Amino acid sequence: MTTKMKALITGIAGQDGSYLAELLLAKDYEVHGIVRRTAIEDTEHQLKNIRHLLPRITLHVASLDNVLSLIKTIRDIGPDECYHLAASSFVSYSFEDELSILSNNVNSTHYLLAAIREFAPRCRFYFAGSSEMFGAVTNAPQDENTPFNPRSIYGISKVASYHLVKNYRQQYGLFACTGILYNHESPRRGYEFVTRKIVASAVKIKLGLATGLNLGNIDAYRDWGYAPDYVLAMWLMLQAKAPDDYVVATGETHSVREFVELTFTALGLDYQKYITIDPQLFRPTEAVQLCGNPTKAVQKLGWSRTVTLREIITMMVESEMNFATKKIS
Ligand code: G4F
Repeated sequence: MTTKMKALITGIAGQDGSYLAELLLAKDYEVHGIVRRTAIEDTEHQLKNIRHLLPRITLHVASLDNVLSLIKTIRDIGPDECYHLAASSFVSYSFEDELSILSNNVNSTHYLLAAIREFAPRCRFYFAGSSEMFGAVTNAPQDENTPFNPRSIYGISKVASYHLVKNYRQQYGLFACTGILYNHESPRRGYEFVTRKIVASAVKIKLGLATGLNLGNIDAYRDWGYAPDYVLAMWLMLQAKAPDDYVVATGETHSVREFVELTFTALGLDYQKYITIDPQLFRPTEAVQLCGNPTKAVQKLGWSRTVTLREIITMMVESEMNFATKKIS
């Protein structure tokens, strides 16, 4: 009898966690996730992305700021792979709540690495890094050798965690990798992020439920990919012969303005009639020109993106339209 591979996912209820859980279940893994107690008590809202998976996965109540609860979870499960996706991931919040976001994001990575080193040293570890680590970039596209110059506490927390991961790999021989992921979207994206905000507002305008949309810096550029493609890259990193860090991106960059125009045009609307620029939504500092070079992931992992930005927008608009029309009918 072959035993199943066991995977533990932090942030399993989020966009990436839910797609990763689906991917691992399709590969016949035993899938475990860490969630807060409040999530178990509010499955309708907090676990909406994984409600359909609940009979097939095991959830563990633990807190990422409580190292003892993490040790217990890791000892109980004995995972073969651990994907650390949970973080306070909305960049804007990190300007408002610097101290706790920095310590929570860094400590949770450190606690998990330390617990794995002690209690599951053969477990392979994936850490969700971010293009925000590059920040004020001087060259484009960025790759694994581009210097980090983060412009937000969120980016700083990811750089610090990246160094922890590298240190545990080099000092203690852990199979630990960082994926430096660029923005990745889907119908499961949270409403605070610009793509979902634009799509949800455009659909409401189309249905006569809203009259306009306030945005911040629409001349920022992002490299937007499709979330299910990006969770495949995470898995591939942990199947490689040796642990390493990889940029995961499309290599294409588009402005927020272009995203708005494509979305409104898909709904037959002229975006210029509805957009208001709100200076309050500008960030104190930010990375404005992010574009990644995924060559290493393509060559070493055999990874490639499968979905274009236009296709992502089409999917997001269709899903939002279904959701909104169900709500009003
Ligand atoms: O959608 P965003 O909030 O994503 P951001 O800040 O690029 O971060 C996302 O991607 C990172 C990977 O590169 C992740 F690490 C991170 O966790 C997150 O998933 O903003 C995208 C751009 C920014 O330039 C922002 O200034 O859109 C601009 N923007 C303009 N108006 C706005 C708005 N962003 C938001 N959220 N809301 C606005 O009204």
